[in-house]
Amino acid sequence: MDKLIITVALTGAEVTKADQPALPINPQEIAIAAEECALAGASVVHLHARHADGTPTQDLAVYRDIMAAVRARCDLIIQVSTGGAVGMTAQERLDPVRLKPEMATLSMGSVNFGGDVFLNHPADMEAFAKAMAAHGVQPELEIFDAGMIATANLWIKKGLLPSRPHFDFVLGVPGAMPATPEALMYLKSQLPEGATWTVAGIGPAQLQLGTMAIVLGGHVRVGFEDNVYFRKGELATSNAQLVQRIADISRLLERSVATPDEARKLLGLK
Ligand code: KMH
Ligand code: ZN
Repeated sequence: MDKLIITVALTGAEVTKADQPALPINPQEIAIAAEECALAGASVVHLHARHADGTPTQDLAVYRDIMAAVRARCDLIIQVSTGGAVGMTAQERLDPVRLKPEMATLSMGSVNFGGDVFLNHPADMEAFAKAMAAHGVQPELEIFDAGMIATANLWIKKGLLPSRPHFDFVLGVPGAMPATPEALMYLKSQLPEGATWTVAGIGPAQLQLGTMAIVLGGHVRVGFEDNVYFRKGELATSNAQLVQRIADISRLLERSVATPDEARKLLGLK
């Protein structure tokens, strides 16, 4: 089995310091957290940006500062979010791709998102895919619901997406696909030849589905974006604590953890 790629989603767009006091918000906090996660076994960092007051932003200058601060401290693969936050325009969501990070997320369809709608019009997503290709940025295909993997498979056939795609199954968003073993097995069964995949379980499913992915040959995303707890009723002390636990489980299960350069090879990054 390939070595395990651990992605850490440090901040997200929705979690607040009130939810998780250790949430990294500004570029320095994000970079320090990224370095701690690299030492704990992460190889990819999924980035969201915030204004100083904690509200989400896709501002190029903020992303530039975050990326420079992260690169100064560690060699993690940088993956920017083009999901941003519900309600942002497609144009502002796409902006950080201009900074040519190694990877960026690409949501493969619209979905209810708690009390909101996370809107991903096919025309916008096609424009995102083309912009990523033009900037040499590898998309990570975000799958929140079953129909989205069908769309991805169609787009791969049409040549709109890489022929060896990397997927992220985000399971457990209220209104989207549930965080169950059956849901994960269904999505895995739909993967095209040569694809790699990660699972991002929301809440307690981060640990449970992450452990499944280790056994099944997938990869794992952890971090405060998806889950702020270490266990029921006990907040995690840091993103790195969540990374360390998955790295420890993987090694206990005799699966080694990838360094950033090993992850680059597995993901086909240059
Ligand atoms: N904040 C969510 C609405 C991504 O980063 O690509 C979307 C999201 C997905 O977080
Ligand atoms: Zn995100």
